[in-house]
Amino acid sequence: MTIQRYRSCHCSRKTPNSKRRTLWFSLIFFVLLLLSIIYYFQTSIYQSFQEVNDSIIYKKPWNLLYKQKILVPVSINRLYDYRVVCDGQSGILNQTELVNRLSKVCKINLKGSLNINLNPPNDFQLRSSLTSKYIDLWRASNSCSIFENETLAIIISYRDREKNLKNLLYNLIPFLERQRIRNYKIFIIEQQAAGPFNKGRLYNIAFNHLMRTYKPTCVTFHDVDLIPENDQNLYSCLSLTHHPLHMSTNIHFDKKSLYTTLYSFLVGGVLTMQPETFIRLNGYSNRYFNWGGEDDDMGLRFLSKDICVQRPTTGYYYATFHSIQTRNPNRFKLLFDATLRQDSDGLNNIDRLASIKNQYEYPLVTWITVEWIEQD
Ligand code: NGS
Repeated sequence: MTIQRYRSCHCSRKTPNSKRRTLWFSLIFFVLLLLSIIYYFQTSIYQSFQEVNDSIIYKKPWNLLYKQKILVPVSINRLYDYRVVCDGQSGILNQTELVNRLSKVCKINLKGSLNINLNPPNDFQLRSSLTSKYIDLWRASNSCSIFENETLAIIISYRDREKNLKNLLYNLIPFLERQRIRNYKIFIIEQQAAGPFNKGRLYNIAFNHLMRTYKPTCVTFHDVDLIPENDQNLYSCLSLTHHPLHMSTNIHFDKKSLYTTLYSFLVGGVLTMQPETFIRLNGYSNRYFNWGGEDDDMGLRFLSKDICVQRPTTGYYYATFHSIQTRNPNRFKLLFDATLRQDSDGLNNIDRLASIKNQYEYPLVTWITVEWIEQD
């Protein structure tokens, strides 16, 4: 009896303790649950992007991760966290020294912001020999020795964008003339193959072809719809070390709107680099058809090859209007394992996928047409 009483008494003394323990366990459980929910939201939702009404809304990561190594495969909703631009000040290309040298050595006065002209005259016809009169019109009196040893290739990927191309060239050629860059050629690389557009393939086939023929020492990959608006944004590799230069940092879509930088991982638009760098990257991927992703794939190549990009302080561009291109629904899947494919998909397999059909020389540009090679 005594024992029983003692036991029951003992039991009743233990109950508050075990209750307390249960309470602690539940508390810890809820805190852990809360932390996981916060973590999930932070990594998966907050930093992701969504497509809304056919336009992508980027949610800026609030805890931008610095100097991170690339994960393979890439979790797509972390893509825009990666830092592709060089750390600190070395991420900014300061061309002031070169601009000053130009002004001293060649008496070139680059004024900065320009007014662009979006109404080329009717006789400004790209494939006509008559356009040579525009070269005479724009030709400045003296050439500058500073760019003498550089051979620049400006490669513009193209199909069905005649109006954008005219607008670009009507502004770009006098722009290069202002900078006294004469040792250059503009190459229009036109996809003649029907079906979806493939910018990466066009850039790759053009690059390989030019390395065998024109042998540039500096290459600029240029979107057809972007017009430079600041003449101190020098189209040259002379200020570069081995870093590629993402030139189209600030874009605006109509003259009244403010400039925007879409996201810091972006390397699309206008990209300049030395040929050795492009070879090291194995060029662009050949697998992105239609709109989107090929430039982010290039960004991933930079990261995994430990190459960071620089951006000039003068990279201001006007984006000319065109119809919306079909988006590539596979682009996220391709980006997911892009870094696994990069050494076998690019410059080194383009010759099996595309071929140059024709090359025409016009006063303003060299026009190259490209077709795909049928796969069995
Ligand atoms: C991203 C695309 C890029 C594209 C960039 C800016 O979403 O290819 O938008 O486009 N990446 C993916 O879709 C994965 S823009 O607004 O300039 O047309 O370059």
